Amino acid sequence: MLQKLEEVKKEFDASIDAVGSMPDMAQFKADYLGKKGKLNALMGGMRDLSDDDKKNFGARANEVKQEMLDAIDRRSQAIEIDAINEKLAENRMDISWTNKISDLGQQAAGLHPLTSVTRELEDIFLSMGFDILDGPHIEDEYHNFEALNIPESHPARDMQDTFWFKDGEHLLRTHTSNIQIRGMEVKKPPFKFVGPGKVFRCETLDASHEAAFHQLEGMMVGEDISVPHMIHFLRTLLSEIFKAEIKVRLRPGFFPFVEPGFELDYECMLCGGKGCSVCKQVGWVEALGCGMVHPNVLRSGGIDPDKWNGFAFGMGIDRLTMMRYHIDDVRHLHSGNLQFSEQFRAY
Ligand code: FA5
Repeated sequence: MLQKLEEVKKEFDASIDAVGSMPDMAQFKADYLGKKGKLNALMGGMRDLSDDDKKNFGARANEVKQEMLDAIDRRSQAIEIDAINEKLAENRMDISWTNKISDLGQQAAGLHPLTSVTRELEDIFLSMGFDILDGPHIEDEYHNFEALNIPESHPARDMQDTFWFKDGEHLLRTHTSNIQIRGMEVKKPPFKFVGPGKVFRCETLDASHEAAFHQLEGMMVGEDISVPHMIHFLRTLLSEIFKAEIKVRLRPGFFPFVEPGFELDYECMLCGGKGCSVCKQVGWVEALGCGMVHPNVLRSGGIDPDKWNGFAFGMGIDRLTMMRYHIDDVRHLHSGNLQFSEQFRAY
């Protein structure tokens, strides 16, 4: 009997490492230690033994049982660890992704040049202490026009050909200047913020005009802010953007929401000022509109114009991007043409 017991134990020891899963282990355990298992079958023969042999056999059988239980525990733990490792290996994060993806014949994505320039602008403004605000594309006529000192009958409404909704009250914003009004609704002076975003105009398209393009609005309100402050600020901003002194010119410009108003042009960087299709042969490109915020606009924002003043500007991001990357037609930016976008893919 004892010999049989040792044989069963030997067989158990020899086969336990081959058990590879928890369900198999449950079966294995039942085969040896279950009611109808091999150990119990041997125990059944105990009744034929002498008292001494019974004692000896019983003692050894208990030891064997305990050794088997311990071995089953150890093996079960190993099986569970193997399963966890297998799962981890399956879900491993492949940090060589960009290389791998080209191995697969696919192309890694990059940032669109408009996105890169917008993010760069945001970084510059954040470093100057500006907040970044957002405003809706679908706007009501109050925020796009009326609160900006452009009443219903004002001819300035025709300066920007508007996409109106059928209700006659909502429109696709024609400029980011709606963010001036939205900003004043949530901020108390002094403040300075910018708001980049898409704007829409029913335009005739050409090398420098798109129907959906991007602007960045800026507004700074405080005490005793003057035109020289604004000019200094815009010059600093442009040299930050282009990392070089660039030629700019300021000329009077009419926008009902500023007084006085200006337009700032930069020398066309595509032709070096000689004249091309982007600058319409004049050598200068309109970069932005700006001016001192009109008292009526401050009033619509609940701000007392006798105490506070400031400047605002609206800059064309598409044209800035064109100058920056020497892109000779604004329509390339929105074409979705991969041959164009791939030139900006960042690796
Ligand atoms: C405006 O939209 C004013 N809201 C700007 C402003 C803000 C003035 C605050 C004063 C104070 P304008 O229509 O000029 O102004 O457009 C501003 C800039 O957007 C232009 O200088 C130009 O760079 C760009 N832009 C205008 N129209 C287009 C177009 N169709 N396609 C691409 N860029 C355009």
